Amino acid sequence: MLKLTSVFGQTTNWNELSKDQQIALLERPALADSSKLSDTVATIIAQVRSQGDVVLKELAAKFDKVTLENLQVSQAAIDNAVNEISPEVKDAIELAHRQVHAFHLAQKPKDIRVETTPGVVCELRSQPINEVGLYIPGGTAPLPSTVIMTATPAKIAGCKRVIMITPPDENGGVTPEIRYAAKVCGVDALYISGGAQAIAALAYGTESIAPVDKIFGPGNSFVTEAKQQVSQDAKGAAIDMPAGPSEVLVIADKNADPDYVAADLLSQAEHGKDSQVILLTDSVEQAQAVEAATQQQLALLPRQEIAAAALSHSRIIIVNDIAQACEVSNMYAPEHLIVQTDNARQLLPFLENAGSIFLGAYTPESAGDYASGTNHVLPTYGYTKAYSSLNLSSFMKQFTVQELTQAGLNTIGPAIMALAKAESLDAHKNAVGIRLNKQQVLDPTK
Ligand code: HSO
Ligand code: ZN
Repeated sequence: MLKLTSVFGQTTNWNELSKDQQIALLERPALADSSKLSDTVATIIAQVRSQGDVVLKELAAKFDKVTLENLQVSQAAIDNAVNEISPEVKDAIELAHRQVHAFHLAQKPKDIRVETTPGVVCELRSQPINEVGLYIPGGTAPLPSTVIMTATPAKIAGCKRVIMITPPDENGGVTPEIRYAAKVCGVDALYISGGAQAIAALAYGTESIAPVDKIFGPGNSFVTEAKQQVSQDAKGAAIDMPAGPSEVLVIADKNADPDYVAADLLSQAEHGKDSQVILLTDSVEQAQAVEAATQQQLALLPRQEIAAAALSHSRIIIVNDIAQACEVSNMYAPEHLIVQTDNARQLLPFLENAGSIFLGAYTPESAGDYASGTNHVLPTYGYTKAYSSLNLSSFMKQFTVQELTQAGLNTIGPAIMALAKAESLDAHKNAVGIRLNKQQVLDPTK
């Protein structure tokens, strides 16, 4: 059937596998040794907490091989970024910002007010989270698009302080694309530091960086581990979501264009060696065509080494029909789900777990990564079964308000007292009883 020299780690017929084999096939690549990672990160966090800025500078020298005079990027450097980028990139950043702004502005929540019974009013209201910190990865490819995806909703939500932190480039600065994106989005301050130390600085503060309430943005395993640790400490900070390596799953039928499918799989594979890409198809011919197209396109990619490593633990899975593809996709719960089938939209009701769904031949993942308007910060590693994609409400918190009139308390008071009694919580019962009794004293007819 398929060539033995497949670039995909595995090509398998789903229905020839046992239940256990099916589960194993959908397993993500294991994460790095976590106990060592967690000790290393805990040590870095403790150092930043006790010594502040000096540790950020020391670790920049050690890991990033740069000397940092200032941890904060100057306003002049932010203002000058526009002169250091091409007009095409400038326009693209502005277009992407407008698109993301339009989609997230429409997500503004409406407060809810319900009179559950006459005289008993319940409300659900939203408030922005006051101070937020955005981590923007550096590494093999600095991502100005992630600035747009995190800063734009933060500003729309009305967060009072929106700061950004990113690892130094090889000169100890920040690339002009990231500086310009920060400027367009209205970020309040931009700091230079990467890895676990940057997360510790956001959570606990240093001399230069005041702490924030919630931390957003993707990062490597050190960043992810640090986010987990600070989010478990009441004195730390909340985080957007748990994370793992990036992934895409494509559902393709026989009519999908294999060149498009291969291009989409590779666009995710080039993110990192630990990325995973999966093709589900009900057509053996399609599987073969995608294999061939992937080999062809891979050979031309500058990041082919990274993409090839990702493909080596990726899979092509042959299913009976597209309905079964939806079931398998729901089991895997991908970060990105691309549907390239006839009438792709008709599958939507059957797709339960995905961070972002891309429908039809003309909707590559790249559209959502950059400029359609949806957010590209999404749960990975199976977390889409229970976590939401980044959206405006991620930068807000909901709380309730209630107000009862005397008549309202009279109506529900006896039920409250009965429940309090059933729970043996007399003080609760009294808080109602004392009010009802006083009314009877004041109004002998009651
Ligand atoms: N696909 C990434 C986002 C991204 N792609 C940024 C390009 N730049 C999220 O999984
Ligand atoms: Zn991407």
